Amino acid sequence: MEQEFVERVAPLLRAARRIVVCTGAGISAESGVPTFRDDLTGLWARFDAQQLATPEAFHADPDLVWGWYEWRRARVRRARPNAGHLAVAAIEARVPASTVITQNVDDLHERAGSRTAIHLHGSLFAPRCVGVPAHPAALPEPPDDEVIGSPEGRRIPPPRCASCAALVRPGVVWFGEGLPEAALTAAVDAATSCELLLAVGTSGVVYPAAEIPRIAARAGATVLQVNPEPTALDAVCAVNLRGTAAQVLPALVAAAWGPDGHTA
Ligand code: BV8
Repeated sequence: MEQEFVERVAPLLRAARRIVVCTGAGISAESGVPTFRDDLTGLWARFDAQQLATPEAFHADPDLVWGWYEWRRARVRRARPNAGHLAVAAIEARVPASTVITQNVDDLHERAGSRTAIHLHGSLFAPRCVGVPAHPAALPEPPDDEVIGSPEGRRIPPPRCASCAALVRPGVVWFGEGLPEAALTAAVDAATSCELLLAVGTSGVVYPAAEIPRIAARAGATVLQVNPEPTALDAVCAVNLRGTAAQVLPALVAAAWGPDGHTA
């Protein structure tokens, strides 16, 4: 990780009054939550996440898709926010007009203390029924770990809605589904008015979320990227910090505001 780049961009962070932090699956990788790029592990090795995260997959086999989300929820429940999530919360605490926009459906930003996370793609922990209108649904008791990790754990029948008896589905945005209007509008507004946008742990290929850093750049913001690999966003970034979220973000916060991120 290039420390001199961190020292170079730290004054930008310190001076910015309106900051947006855009995160993708990479910020949760060091918490042990696999990214979409990672091959699905174990039971799910022979599935493609982009095939499973669709209305068609749920319609065709609701038990398989519900089982996949139970497996993912269990992994997130076992995970802990990492130093990258904590650094994002420190930026929010330090810069009142800061906004966190995440593509992630885990709750690690919230568990790290973030208060403003806009979830463009929903949440693993907010199921709803497929009824029209959709009713929010309570999460059922999590299945035993040995069930989730076992072949029979692969298919788990989704619960039924207590209000209308329709199938309950994961409260996420699937491929081919529109994003929640309020979330997308808030994200575009924040990107359009910020001075600095940090793109962290995203490959920048899933739209319209991938448009957010590009909107900020077009509006004149400085876009910084934290990612160990090159991505589709490299072209719009003023600086690409080649490192992981849990390494770079705490270093950036310390360089900007001192070792605990709260001293001047
Ligand atoms: C829609 C929830 C229309 C579900 C997800 C142009 C415009 C609009 C749409 C499209 C378009 N072109 C194509 C589309 C369709 C599609 C799309 O973008 N497809 C892609 C594949 C080309 N988009 C859609 O379908 C969207 N809907 O447009 O609908 C519409 C409009 C109105 C009305 C009706 C319909 C919906 C997209 C949302 C899909 N849902 N998630 C679930 O989670 O199960 S997407 C899911 O995949 C994630 O949420 C995330 O967004 C994406 C994965 O991307 P990343 O987060 O970036 O993660 P990834 O694994 O790709 O990369 C990880 C990165 O981290 C890597 O760069 C890696 O190097 C880095 N990394 C690894 N370790 C670390 C690290 N970085 C830092 N630290 C580390 N330690």
